[in-house]
Amino acid sequence: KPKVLGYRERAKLCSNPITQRLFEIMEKKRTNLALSADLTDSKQLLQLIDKTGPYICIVKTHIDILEDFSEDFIEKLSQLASKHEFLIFEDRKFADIGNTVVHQFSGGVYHISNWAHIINAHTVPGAGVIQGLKMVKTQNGCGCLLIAEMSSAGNLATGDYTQATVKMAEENKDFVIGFISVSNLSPDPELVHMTPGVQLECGRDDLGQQYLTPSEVITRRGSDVIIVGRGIYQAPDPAEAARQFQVAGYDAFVARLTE
Ligand code: 5FU
Repeated sequence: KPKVLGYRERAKLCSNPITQRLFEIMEKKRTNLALSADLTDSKQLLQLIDKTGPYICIVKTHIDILEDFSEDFIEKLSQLASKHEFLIFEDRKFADIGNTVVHQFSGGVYHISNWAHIINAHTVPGAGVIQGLKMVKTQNGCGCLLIAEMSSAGNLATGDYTQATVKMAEENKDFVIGFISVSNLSPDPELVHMTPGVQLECGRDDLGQQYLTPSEVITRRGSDVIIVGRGIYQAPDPAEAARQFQVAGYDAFVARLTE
């Protein structure tokens, strides 16, 4: 069984500055919690992020669900990222030919390459999607996660598709920093695993989302980061909920370290 490394050791082994920084933040703040910030009003979203900032290592955005997007929102989000020390992950799920994703990543209304530290991509188009994204000049030296598995019922990212995705990650480690997955797919300490579909109780929503607990995801399945949306922002006290997920996620990691 491979030895489980602490976050500081992982940081030292990472040649990519984004994963290095991520593991340093995780060590310093003792958190493997990513907030899935899926509110549609920018003022409410910034308030949520400011309140939960102390407990998280990443804010994951869906920038295209904001009803009132502005440059000012990006400015304030970036200020909060500096204030609380977290990385910004835009969950755009690029999934087109290389030439198209170049424009989707760098241009349009959102100019994602100017502000995101982390992005992600489906591998269904083949390696061209990675080659395209990699060409774009970025502000923060952005790293890319490949969607190797999904949390939703009946998804097709399984078996050979998942394995081919792992291979694409291993072949593109200058830009690919890991996976969206619901299990550990590679022992390489430079590749980070992030898992959505997390709540404090197992269950599902009405539209196919399936939830696992922090201990199932981190201790048993060997993922690195839990991604939590409604479990935090729909809670009566989101800051308190974030604190609970931080503790549950970190305790689950300590349990894996010491088991
Ligand atoms: F790639 C994936 C996936 O497989 N499942 C997901 O749920 C991404 N997600 C995202 O994580 C989804 O788009 C939401 O932004 C978030 C989960 O939110 P929840 O409210 O915790 O269910």
